[in-house]
Amino acid sequence: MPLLPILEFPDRRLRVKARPIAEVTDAIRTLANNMLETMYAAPGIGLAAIQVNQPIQLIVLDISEEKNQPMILINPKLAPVGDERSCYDEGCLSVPGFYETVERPAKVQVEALNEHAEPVGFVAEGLLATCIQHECDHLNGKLFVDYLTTLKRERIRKKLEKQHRES
Ligand code: QAP
Ligand code: CO
Repeated sequence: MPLLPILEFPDRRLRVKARPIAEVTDAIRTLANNMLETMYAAPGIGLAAIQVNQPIQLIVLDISEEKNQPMILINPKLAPVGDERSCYDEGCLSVPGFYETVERPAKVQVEALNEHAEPVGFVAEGLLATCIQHECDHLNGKLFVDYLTTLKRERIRKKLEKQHRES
């Protein structure tokens, strides 16, 4: 299956709000599987469809060590559970080479559809909670660099723009 090209910050297409998926078709399942393959190849732990230039509410992730627990979430909705917050060093396939600490709610309730259009609901915590929040931010056109200071974000933007010019 083909690897998909990934849009990189500061591409404006990463700022689009993703639309809900009305029907879970074979085309959606194929896209999700191609996204998983692209994510594993990177290697990464999460990828949103908007990062491969498809502004629809689809995310894939796998935080397992063995890379054998793929998760496909469609039209996901999140709600924090409790007030606890946690910090993780986050990266992003659309911001290659940069990692920064981001603080987010430690636990979130997740409601979504799976690849069979069945409703799924669970409470996520730890790295899974952070990863799902990071991917759901993408669906709202938001990137982890938006949580950093303007100075840090501008430094990253300039370095990536230079790399893009040189390649
Ligand atoms: C989001 O990001 C995430 O810079 C998923 O050169 C990451 O898979 C959530 C990657 C960390 C929570 C914690 C990044 C690959 C992968 C890079 C990723 C790179 C190669 C990022
Ligand atoms: Co990302």
